[in-house]
Amino acid sequence: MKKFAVLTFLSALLIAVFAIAGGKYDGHFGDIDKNSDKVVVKEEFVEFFKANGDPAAAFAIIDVDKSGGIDHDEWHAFKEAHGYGHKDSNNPDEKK
Ligand SMILES: [Ca+2]
Repeated sequence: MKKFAVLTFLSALLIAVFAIAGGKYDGHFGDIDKNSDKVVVKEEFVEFFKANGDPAAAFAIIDVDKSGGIDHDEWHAFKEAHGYGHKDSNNPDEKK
């Protein structure tokens, strides 16, 4: 699938997360992905960011392809869009 095209197209939308969902969404993918199946589902995301305003709304925005889960690419595209940078040293595939 044309994931990068999709992510580029929607990067501006990601900025809306702050306005809609309140709070800061930053973290290690591996920490959020509690069962380590490489997909962060809504339950995992909401639990991890439960202190934030509306993590379910943030999840819906970050899940760019609406698959019901956030994969590693989506998470880092989101973080880059917000200038959070990259903290996961266990991911040699990460583009820089
Ligand atoms: Ca998971």
